Amino acid sequence: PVPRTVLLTGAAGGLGTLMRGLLPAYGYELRLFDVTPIEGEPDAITADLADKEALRAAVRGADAVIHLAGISLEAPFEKIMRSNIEGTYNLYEAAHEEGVGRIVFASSNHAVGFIPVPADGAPPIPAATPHRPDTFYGLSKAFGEDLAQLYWDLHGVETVSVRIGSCFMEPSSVRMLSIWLSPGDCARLFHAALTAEGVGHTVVYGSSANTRLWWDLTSARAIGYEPRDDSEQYAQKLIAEHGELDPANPDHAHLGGPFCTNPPLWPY
Ligand code: NAI
Ligand code: 15L
Repeated sequence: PVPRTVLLTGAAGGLGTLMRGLLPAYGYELRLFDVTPIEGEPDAITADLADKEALRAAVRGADAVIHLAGISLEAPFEKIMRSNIEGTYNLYEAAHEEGVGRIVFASSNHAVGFIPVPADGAPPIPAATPHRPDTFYGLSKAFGEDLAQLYWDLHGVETVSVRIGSCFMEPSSVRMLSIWLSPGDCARLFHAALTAEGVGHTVVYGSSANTRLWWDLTSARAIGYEPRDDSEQYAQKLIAEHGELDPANPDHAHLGGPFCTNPPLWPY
């Protein structure tokens, strides 16, 4: 059955805002959840993932969850622990207790960020590859994927873990040419993840059909995702500005890019 009421955690954030714009066209009724209030959305639930009662009430009666809430950059371990590790556990426990059967988990390329960028002509990185986090942030996403596997094996809660590349209106670096996920393709991928049958726990990469793609979209296509966009239209301008990636440069050598060397920090 196609889920109708979908809890969107992290609804105030960058990706949450993009998805609030795009997902209703697929017929979803979004229930919004974020610790940051959302202007113009009086029904949004303003609460922290640490608030178990608020989470229980938020998931009650929902058909599925898209879990975007959390710290989205590197931060001290204690903060990552609270929002991303305990927070994601609280969300899964609430979903299980309330009988919600499907979660789309916003994992990240940084769960596998220390994998070297494939050389020209080498095969793309498969989804079934051991975790290789590049930060505490990436480690929390590796935890989230394992948590999803546990809740499937133990409790029958299904998840599609989406290792998102970079989802912004446009790619803003040469690295992003390889990992960009256009907002439209993100909505297509989330819709596929919400509606595909029998996903159990499936791990997919989240990117558009980029000419310079580094990873394998087979598992994403297997759940019905058909990307329509390609970052190549931005290549000429970005390469003219920044130059091609240099495999000898440590900032460019791994999937996680600068997260492996000098990660951007969560601002608060
Ligand atoms: P963002 O930082 O703009 O949004 C995250 C939202 O989560 C914020 O609105 C924040 O208030 C909320 N949040 C943080 N801690 C919370 C807590 N303890 N309780 C309740 N809400 C909390 O991040 P963005 O870019 O929108 O990303 C959304 C999700 O997708 C994140 O989980 C991020 O790790 C993941 N992701 C995003 C990528 C991207 O390119 N945008 C790439 C890879 C993963
Ligand atoms: C992420 O996981 C971040 O949440 C996002 O802000 C981008 O930095 C992205 O990875 C990236 O790798 O570009």
